[in-house]
Amino acid sequence: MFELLKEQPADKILMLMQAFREDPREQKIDLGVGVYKDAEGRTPIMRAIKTAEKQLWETETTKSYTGLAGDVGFADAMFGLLMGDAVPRNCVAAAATPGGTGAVRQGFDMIRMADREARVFVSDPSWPNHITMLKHLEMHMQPYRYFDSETRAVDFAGMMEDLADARVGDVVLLHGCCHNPTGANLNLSQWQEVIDLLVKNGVTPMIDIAYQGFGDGLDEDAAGLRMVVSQMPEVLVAASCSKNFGVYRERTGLLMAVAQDPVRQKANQGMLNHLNRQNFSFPPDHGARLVTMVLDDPALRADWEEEVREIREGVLGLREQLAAELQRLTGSDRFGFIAQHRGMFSRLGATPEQVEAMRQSHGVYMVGDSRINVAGLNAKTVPVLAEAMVAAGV
Ligand code: PLP
Ligand code: TYF
Repeated sequence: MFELLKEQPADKILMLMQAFREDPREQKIDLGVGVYKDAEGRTPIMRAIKTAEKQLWETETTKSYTGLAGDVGFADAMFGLLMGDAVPRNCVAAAATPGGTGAVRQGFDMIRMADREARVFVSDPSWPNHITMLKHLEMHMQPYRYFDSETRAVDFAGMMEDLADARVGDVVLLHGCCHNPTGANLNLSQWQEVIDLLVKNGVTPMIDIAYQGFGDGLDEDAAGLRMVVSQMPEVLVAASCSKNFGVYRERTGLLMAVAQDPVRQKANQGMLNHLNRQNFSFPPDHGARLVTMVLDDPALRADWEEEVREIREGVLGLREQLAAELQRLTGSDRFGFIAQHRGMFSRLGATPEQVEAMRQSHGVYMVGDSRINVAGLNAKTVPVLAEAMVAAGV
């Protein structure tokens, strides 16, 4: 039967990782996959996570199954981190998932269980896995305008115009912060306008948040999400711990369904448990337990918050350096957007030919849509990228 299977397109971001590894040049720069890297190009285990891991090794007495939704302590800790006091805890159903990807996938599955005809509105562009997962589930996908390729900021008028088509039964997928792949984000008054529109038309939001703390701060990056959950009757939230806790391969994420009352919460919890059971039974626990230990222990948490701050400020510094270097080389302010964007990514607005030219001439690897992972740079490679961009005519 295997001959019946059609070949599936490979993940372009992961293909780029491979191409980078195979490039023999010494002076090559990897701005591809969205993984944080320090100035030496390493993706370190965060200090607090390492400490929690040692403690866990000493104290863990069993690796028997947890519950279908994972450890409740993880859900409680993540609820606090994401939602603060924006909504009562007893209105929120939550289940641990294999990474943020698992959370997005389970969220889509839940939407499909509720309404096979639901349309999911997805920003154009978005994280490619949003689109491929919706396709895989045979769900209806409706792109909405998001990025203005002239200003490299959010095309807010276009976005609002497209979202005005969403109706009861439709879902609008929003990035909680640090939009992937563009780096362009809504400000709080724009979040409010989106909320007002969705409330007016009875549309359900789903928020994917994978970079909390990498933009402007842990609370700042959750501010839009908190406005949504405090004002809207039903919300899905898919959260990833991969980046902000640096636990990528542990596969640590959480899906939350926010409802109006504890009765609906109970039903939603049953649905999240059911979906976990259908797809993998019990979610991975190791990363979730480390995250819980870090969030619940004041000293570990303070150290983690400090390290997240160091990461965020490092990335912001690289943004400012790159924008300044391009200003110096071109005498123009048109690259100022790089310092305005937030999170690990920026879409530069180069053509695929220019992206290819930068790879050939300077060994700079970025995604074909000209998304760069800013964390892949350091003080020495920023001028190389700037030079490559100018040479390619970006
Ligand atoms: N959502 C977005 C927007 C992402 O960029 C990512 C990428 O890592 C994820 C979700 C999921 O990440 P993971 O499954 O590694 O937790
Ligand atoms: O966009 C990125 O680079 C990250 C990492 O299939 C990633 O979100 C990339 C591809 C993929 C899963 C995660």
